[in-house]
Amino acid sequence: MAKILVLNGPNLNLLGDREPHIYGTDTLADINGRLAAMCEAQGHQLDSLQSNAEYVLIDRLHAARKDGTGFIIINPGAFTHTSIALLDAFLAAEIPFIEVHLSNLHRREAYRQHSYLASAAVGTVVGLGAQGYELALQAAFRRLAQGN
Ligand code: CA2
Repeated sequence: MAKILVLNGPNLNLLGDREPHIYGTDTLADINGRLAAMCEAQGHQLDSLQSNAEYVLIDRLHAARKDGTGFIIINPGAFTHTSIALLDAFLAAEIPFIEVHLSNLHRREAYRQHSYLASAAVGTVVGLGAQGYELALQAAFRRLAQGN
């Protein structure tokens, strides 16, 4: 049994409510519900947190260092493109993570093309909508089973 943490950054609490042409129609509760079911089926434990505040996400990463979290999936929202602080927290946590984006950043504005976190991530999933979280979780299961 592993502890898997799913983090979502600013404005992702609005999923399913606004801009469905970009971000889809699923709510964050829909997504987290599916991820929790997948974890339960594999005998893993899922914890999830969405915050609009950078320090809350950083504090959760600090806690993850000590609570046995084995893998993290994060959609950092716009902090992707701005937050060296979040990168530093991941480097300090030393917990493997996958970065997920609902939209295809490569087809969007220039300021969305750079991620501060991607260089520290195991990998990234972009542009596949809500399914991206599920694909990231499947990759996490495989890595946890292989012990890496
Ligand atoms: O594509 C993604 O998942 C993003 O991380 C979403 C962020 C954006 O800043 C990144 O560049 C790419 C924005 C999240 C905003 O979420 C909303 C959801 C519904 C309605 C309005 C905003």
